Amino acid sequence: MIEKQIINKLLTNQQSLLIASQFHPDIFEDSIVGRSYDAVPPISHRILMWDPVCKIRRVSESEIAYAAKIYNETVVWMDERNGNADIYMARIPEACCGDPDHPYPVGDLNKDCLVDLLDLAIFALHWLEDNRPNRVVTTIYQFQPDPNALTTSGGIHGGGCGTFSVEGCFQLNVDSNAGTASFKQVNATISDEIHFFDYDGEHITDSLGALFNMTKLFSTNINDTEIEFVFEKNVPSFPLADVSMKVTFLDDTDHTVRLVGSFCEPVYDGFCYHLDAVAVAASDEN
Ligand SMILES: [Ca+2]
Repeated sequence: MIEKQIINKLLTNQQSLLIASQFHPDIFEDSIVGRSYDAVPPISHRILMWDPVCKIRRVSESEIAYAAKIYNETVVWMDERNGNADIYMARIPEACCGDPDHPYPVGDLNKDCLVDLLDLAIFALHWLEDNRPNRVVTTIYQFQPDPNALTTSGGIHGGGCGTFSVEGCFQLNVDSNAGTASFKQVNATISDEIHFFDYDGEHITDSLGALFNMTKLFSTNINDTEIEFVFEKNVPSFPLADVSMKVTFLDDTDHTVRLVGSFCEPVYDGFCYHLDAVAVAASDEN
């Protein structure tokens, strides 16, 4: 049996029966009957019923019905269609779309028990909507001693400026829902200070993050095994000045990654820098 306060709540949402509630609606178990009327002339009075499964259905045939009562599946009411107040009776139809014997088909998005083009249109209208909560996996990786090489090439003699190693860690954030990735808090040190030219002048650093602009790297190109980053420096005459970095997951658990990156100085006879190193996850934070 529906409790009274719940009935009032339901009626508030059903305009016809909201009006009917002013005309002493009757109730049996989960079904309610009452009279509804149109406020605008010609005023029509009809008997409607409501239940939680079939919602609103019309019971009377004429527009001058009133005084509805319900018992089980039978509704009685008064009707003056013949000039006098006659008593009418109707059995409530048992079947409706959405009842236990007529469930909504899979794919019936507007719940009319028919899967048709209207459902397809609704589906298309909401295609790729994504209400999943963001799931950003943050992992701190520690560089390993082998393989671990920052090599250089180019320069006037083509031999580069040396070979180095890196130690330390970096934080990788991967948002698999958004399909994005970025580096945070790169605390990795190069085995020696490096002089390098960038588009804004000469720099000296022993920071791998500064050398490769790692915290400026942002990827929208990720899949289950690789993440590709590109940081464009917008130097048209030196396209190799762009930093490229690829993270490859070497196992299914993302426990071990390989970083391969490169960029060249945006100057003639400049050096090119190549990183190839493996790192192991130190922790996961979701
Ligand atoms: Ca449908």
